[in-house]
Amino acid sequence: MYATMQPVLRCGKRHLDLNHAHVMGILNVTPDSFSDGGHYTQIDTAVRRAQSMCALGASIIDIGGESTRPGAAPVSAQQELDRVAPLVEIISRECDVIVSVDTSTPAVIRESARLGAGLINDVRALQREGALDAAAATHLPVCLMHMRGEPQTMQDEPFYTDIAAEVISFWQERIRACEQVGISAERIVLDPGFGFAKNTQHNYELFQRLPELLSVQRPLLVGVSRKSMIGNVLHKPVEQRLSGSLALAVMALERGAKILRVHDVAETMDVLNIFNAVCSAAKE
Ligand code: YH5
Repeated sequence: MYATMQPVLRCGKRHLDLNHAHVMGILNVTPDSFSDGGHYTQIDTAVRRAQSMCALGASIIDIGGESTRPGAAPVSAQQELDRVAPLVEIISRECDVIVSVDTSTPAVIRESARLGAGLINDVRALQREGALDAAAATHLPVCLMHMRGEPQTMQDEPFYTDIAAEVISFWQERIRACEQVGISAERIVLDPGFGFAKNTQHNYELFQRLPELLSVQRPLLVGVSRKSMIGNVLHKPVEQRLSGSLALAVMALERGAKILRVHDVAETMDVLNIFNAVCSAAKE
């Protein structure tokens, strides 16, 4: 018997059809977020941006209130909650979209679920004190991302002997931890964590080896949009990394990724729609 993936991910009131790939639009609400320059700290502007990403075809909006840039100021749970909660509430009510919350904080996990979030996206893979129990109580799916250490120190000479094998064994340990608190494997999405505790060579090798990561039999989320791995090859600043991001989007889809976490929703939807047209084309 083959182990087959169930075709839908139940995300609270909404669901994600895993028979095809999806775009997750990034909504940063950190005042120091590099990409949005802090312009979207205003709730109204952020809601409009979410509505626009939704209209352009995003299936998921990922709301983040903590900057994971090395050197970024730490935020308290209350600050993070103040930034994220109003947006989770308004966007999940007003947009036909799954609201994802990019958080490691137990209080934010619990409150976001209560306000209508459909997915918990944690770059720390629920390793913070209390995060596993908080996520279990929401009954929502969780995205477990691979990282080593903390964002502050993760880029201090990362070393891997077999990066794909090491990402897989990290995921397997976190899947076991989830299962022990009642988060079943069917609720889990996995992410290799591009740019987190990996140098450029590591990121490209891991990207090339994405098909090996499918052996875990869970949907893969890939977040490479505008990241340094693109800048380091093209020698271009962050605002000139769209073509590089789209090139990686095509290759992630070909390697089996189910969710693309991106800043540029319109352009990535073009990529996804062309990819689907090729995939579904039959000889006449
Ligand atoms: C991710 O990969 N990333 S926050 C640096 C950049 C561009 C973008 C210098 N949260 C991920 O988006 N959650 C973040 O260029 C994430 N996967 C998941 N699941 C960092 C970010 C970024 C950083």
